Amino acid sequence: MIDEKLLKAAKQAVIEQNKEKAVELARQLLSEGMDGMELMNQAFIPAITEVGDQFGRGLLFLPELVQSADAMQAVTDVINESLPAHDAKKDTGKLVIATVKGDVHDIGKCIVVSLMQANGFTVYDLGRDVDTDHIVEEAVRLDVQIIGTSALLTTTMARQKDLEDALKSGGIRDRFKTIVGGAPVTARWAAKIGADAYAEDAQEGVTKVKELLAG
Ligand code: B1M
Repeated sequence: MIDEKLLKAAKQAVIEQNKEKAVELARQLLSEGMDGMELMNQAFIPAITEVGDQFGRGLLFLPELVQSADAMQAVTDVINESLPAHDAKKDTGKLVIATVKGDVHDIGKCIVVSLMQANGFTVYDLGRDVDTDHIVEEAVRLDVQIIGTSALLTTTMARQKDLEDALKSGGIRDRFKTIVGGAPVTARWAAKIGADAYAEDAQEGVTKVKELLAG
């Protein structure tokens, strides 16, 4: 039985930029048996979304957003550590994942990477603010089947299209499957730029990657 009061307090800690409290409550909820992804989806993602909404409406400012993001990053690390480690025996596919050039948002991308690894995929995390050319070079060098990109800004979504264009102009589009994600990204956008899949969240990302590998 999950302690709803604790869950609410955990959400509030991120909103109130209280990193220590957020980490403490995350550890407590995990030790009480709460599933890491549930904790993420029920407390921390709603918390940072609320902070983002307030920031968007001018009700709080960049320093506060940065502090909440710092707390969010810290609890994400705690939750990621709680997920099962990569199981080489289950190895089913290789991916590179990156947040696109010009974009430093990587909290969601790191969750996606951890969940993919927990599901047995070999994931090469190229980081954030990554050049399209570097993504392509690494995908070729590491001989992956799938290239995943995350974009959180409406302005940087265009880099996901650049990736499709770079693969086409390099004559290697057929060699890879592509998957896109990030808050402003939609299935419609994925279809428009010619990506092979779109995922709304990390769990759907795992499902889509399995489908891409099977197909
Ligand atoms: Co910024 N930011 N931010 N920010 N930030 C947004 C995105 C914004 C919507 C806030 C707002 O105004 N309401 C807004 C963008 C507006 C727009 O583009 N139209 C914004 C802005 C404006 C900015 C700056 C420009 C602010 C400034 O400097 N004036 C600046 C940009 C810097 C840059 O990138 N060049 C900036 C900076 C930052 C921080 C550094 C402070 C921090 C990021 C810290 C970090 O990531 N290390 C930050 C944060 C935290 C946010 C919000 C509040 C939260 C993002 C987040 O972590 N969400 C965000 C508001 C929002 O999104 N509602 C906002 C939680 C995370 C788990 O969700 O990343 O969506 P998400 O990932 C999900 C899914 O999308 C999906 O699965 C994940 C897990 O479920 N997914 C994938 C993601 N990638 C995937 C890939 C896949 C599959 C699924 O396959 C490959």
